[in-house]
Amino acid sequence: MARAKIALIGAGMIGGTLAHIAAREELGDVVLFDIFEGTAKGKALDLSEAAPVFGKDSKLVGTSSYADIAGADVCIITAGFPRKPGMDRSELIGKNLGVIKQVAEGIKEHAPKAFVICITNPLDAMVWALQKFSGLQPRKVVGMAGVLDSARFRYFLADEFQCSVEDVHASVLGGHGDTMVPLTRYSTVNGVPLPDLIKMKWTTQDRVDAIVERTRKGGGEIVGLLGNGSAFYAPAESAIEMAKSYLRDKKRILPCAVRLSGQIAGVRGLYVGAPAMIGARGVEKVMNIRLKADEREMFMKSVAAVEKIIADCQEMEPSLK
Ligand code: A3D
Repeated sequence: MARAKIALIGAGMIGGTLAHIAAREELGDVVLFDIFEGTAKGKALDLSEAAPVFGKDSKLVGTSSYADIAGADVCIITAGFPRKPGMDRSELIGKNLGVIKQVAEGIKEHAPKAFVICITNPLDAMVWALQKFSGLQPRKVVGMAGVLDSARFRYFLADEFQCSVEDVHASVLGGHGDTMVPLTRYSTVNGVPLPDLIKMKWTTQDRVDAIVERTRKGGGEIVGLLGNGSAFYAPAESAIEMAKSYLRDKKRILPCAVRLSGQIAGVRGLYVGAPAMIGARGVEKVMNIRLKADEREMFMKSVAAVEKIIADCQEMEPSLK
């Protein structure tokens, strides 16, 4: 059987890391696309030269021509610009909306059957715009944020309990931003929910509140430390997890930015983070979690933040109205 074709649109920090993981895991052949052709070609050649060392046969090419992504099974989008210290994700719209429009047109023309995973920020609005500009089916266009946000939450919890990250599961809903909604009652260690762990005196409510806050601001913490650019290892690992579930029809239930049609709090037509089943048909199901009053309030605040960014996008690009 032919190897899968994975197109990485944007060959920067996340794009290069995605190419490295995809090649090491032999997930498929990789096309690295960037407006800077040298960056794409240089990273593809460097990784091709590493392949004999790690002993994998994925083919990697670099390009700045959309024709080379023809027939891609998966497209992962990181094209655009990352945050600088002190910047909010929403401040990236001005630069990234135009980039997403070009990318959507390239995918629509050359890889209309691909499963598309957007990472470019501000995430929920960019994936919404990508779907609108491309006209691809909403179940084939998703955003990566929840896997990363819940991984951060899991890491902080594992560190608190001094236990393996493998035994910690965490659930995060809503938009990718400081209003995201980490769901403590659905976050567990070995199946035991956080509120029970507090009763068992494994931790305290105050410490959990601090971890929730650190999770919400997790992206900014890394931006502040790096001083130039944003997180890339964990975002790349997270998007690969989603791509794998699609390519191998694993039907993982992963928190992703998906276009809701009423499954959570009756929200429709917007992309926001929710637990979704990813299989060979793309988004196959969205879990219709019933929220408690306080969770619903936080979720709707997050939805309002996404709506505000979308309104700004529509202002800038009237074709999105
Ligand atoms: P960076 O290393 O700057 O790479 C972006 C690449 O996009 C660069 O190589 C650019 O040359 C390229 N590019 C710019 N314009 C175009 C275009 N029109 N067509 C094709 N390529 C283009 O950034 P990065 O890889 O660190 O981050 C990429 C994006 O992901 C940024 O918007 C980040 O804010 C975002 N990000 C999202 C998350 C989420 O969890 C959602 C996490 C981390 C970063």
